[in-house]
Amino acid sequence: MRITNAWTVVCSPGRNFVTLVIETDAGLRGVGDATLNGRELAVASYLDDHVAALLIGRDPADIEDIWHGLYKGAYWRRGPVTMTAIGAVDVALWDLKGKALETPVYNLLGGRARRGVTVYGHANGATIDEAVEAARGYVDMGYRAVRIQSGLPGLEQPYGVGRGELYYEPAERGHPVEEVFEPGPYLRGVPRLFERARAELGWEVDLLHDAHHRLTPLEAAQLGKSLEPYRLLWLEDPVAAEAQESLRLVRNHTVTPIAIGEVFNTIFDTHQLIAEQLIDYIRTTVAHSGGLTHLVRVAHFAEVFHVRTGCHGPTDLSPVNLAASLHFQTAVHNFGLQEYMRHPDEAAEVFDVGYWFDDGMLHVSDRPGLGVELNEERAADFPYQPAYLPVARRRDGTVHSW
Ligand code: CS2
Ligand code: MG
Repeated sequence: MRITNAWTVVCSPGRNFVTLVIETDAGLRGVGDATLNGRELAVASYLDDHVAALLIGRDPADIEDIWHGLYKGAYWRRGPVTMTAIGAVDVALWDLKGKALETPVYNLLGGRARRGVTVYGHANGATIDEAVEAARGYVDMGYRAVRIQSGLPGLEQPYGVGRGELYYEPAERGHPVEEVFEPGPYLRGVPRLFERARAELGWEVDLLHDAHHRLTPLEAAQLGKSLEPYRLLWLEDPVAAEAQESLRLVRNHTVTPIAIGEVFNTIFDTHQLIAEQLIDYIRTTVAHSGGLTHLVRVAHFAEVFHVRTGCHGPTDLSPVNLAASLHFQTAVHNFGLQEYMRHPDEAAEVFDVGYWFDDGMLHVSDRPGLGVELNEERAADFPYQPAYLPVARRRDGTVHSW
């Protein structure tokens, strides 16, 4: 089999998605998610203008060789645009291989290691009351794990409270929205949120929280410590992702489990955190870190150090990425937990998915390949809409990590 064509489809069914399609002379098509929120067209151009020509004529079965050809052959390494483009090619090739061999992708990754993939939902609210109420809604739907984010006294625009029910959409069309962040009200408020959540929801449900890279190491240590009584499953991104050694300080002061990785692109971004056992969950995204080929390496490396997987899976990645994550999480031994935000309704008109939710888990379909089909004609009805993620500032106007 040979690759005859490769192109991206950029569409906006409720939000922007970039999908790579790879076509072969056998008439098979594979798809990969190339969405990078707020920078979508950079990846589309990387693929259409630089990568597509390199794929034509190649045997799509040679996934490992094509991966290294794109990674090492570009000379310029790593970074979100490059690694998202490589990830899209990689996932599309796994999809094609599954279709060619008439088997689901998880079978190619080692086979089924579990019944289903336990997921966490996103409970948000403008106030603690609203957020805990939303969390109860998830428990009633059968979720066993819920992430909770809320507005807090003195902090009206927290990260994680945005548009959407059963999902959280931060990107806005037009100019970036500005939000205010102050560590004082945040550090005082979050323990109150989880005190309330435990009082209302009990101890059976796993609870999570995302600090979204906003704290200094000492603030992160304080937060982890003050959340210990509420036994979180994980505290996510407590400090800026670049500051890896600062996790030692956090780790020395708290036993609240830590999850990091959604802005990482390669195993080289993760290996210090994993090898020093500074984290408990590695949250690298399939789409943003070189696809399944590379993520399997990360997972195997992590297994040696008792670190489990927790793939990033927000609505700003398409159902193609979610399906790829589910195949990965179904097959990998050291699975931890999978993020699950539901997509806007319009997305279902463009992406026909085989996976389904039941009993707190997502289940991969047994369709060959990834089990997701892109309807290109319908995609054309939802043209791309430029949108940006928000920007955070301190009260005095200083730009802060969003
Ligand atoms: C988040 C994301 O899902 C998460 O844990 O941190 O919502 C993140 O903010 C977005 O993916 C940014 O596009
Ligand atoms: Mg996050």
